[in-house]
Amino acid sequence: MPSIELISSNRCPFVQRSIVVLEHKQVPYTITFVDPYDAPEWFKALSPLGKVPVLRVDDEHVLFESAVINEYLDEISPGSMYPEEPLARAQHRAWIAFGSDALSATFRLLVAEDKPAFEDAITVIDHSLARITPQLSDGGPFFSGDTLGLVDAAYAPLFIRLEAYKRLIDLDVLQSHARIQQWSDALLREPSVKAAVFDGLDERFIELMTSRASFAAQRIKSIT
Ligand SMILES: N[C@@H](CCC(=O)N[C@@H](CS)C(=O)NCC(=O)O)C(=O)O
Repeated sequence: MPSIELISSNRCPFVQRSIVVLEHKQVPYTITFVDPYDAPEWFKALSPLGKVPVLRVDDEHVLFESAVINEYLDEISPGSMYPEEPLARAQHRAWIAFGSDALSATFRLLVAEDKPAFEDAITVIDHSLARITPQLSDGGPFFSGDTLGLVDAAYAPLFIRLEAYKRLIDLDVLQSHARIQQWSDALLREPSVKAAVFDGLDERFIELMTSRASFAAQRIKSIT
């Protein structure tokens, strides 16, 4: 097994996707934190897009883009988090890519300046969830049955955020999505997903809302 270093920020959902895979596949790794928005020179030199996550392999090879990193991690460890059949595997890749819009909307939701922008972010998440629901396995609880796959790892950070928003700003996006709620509940119980919840994440969400004086920040005040 190569030596694996995950370069991460302490709030990034895309990094959390990779932590879920590292933990689920029990790949030994170290983690190094940087602020990609105020990055040190060594990180700028290393990361082609200036973004986290970056995976440093054996101290010399660099991988970037969470979906690519996760496929690599899956391939170097026993078992596979993808279906074997090429068409099904391609469909899983497509639904992983699809998940990024909703994930980005969870950030916009926190920093939205006004109610229309806040509601627009909720609508994006809501439509994404409605669109993926028919793709979910009938028995569940996960995307394609009872074993955790790469699609599940990709959506875990979305559910970590939606659960936090329920606590912090009294917003229950999953209220009208029963099958997604079942998926989220099962994922949030997984040790690999729990391990991807950075210490102090709720506080960082609050800080983000308050520092931007966002519309969502008014909802924190109203429930505390
Ligand atoms: N498509 C990328 C997205 C990664 C990403 O957006 N990372 C953010 C933090 S969550 C970042 O590093 N942003 C720094 C920047 O845009 O300058 C992936 O899946 O890895």
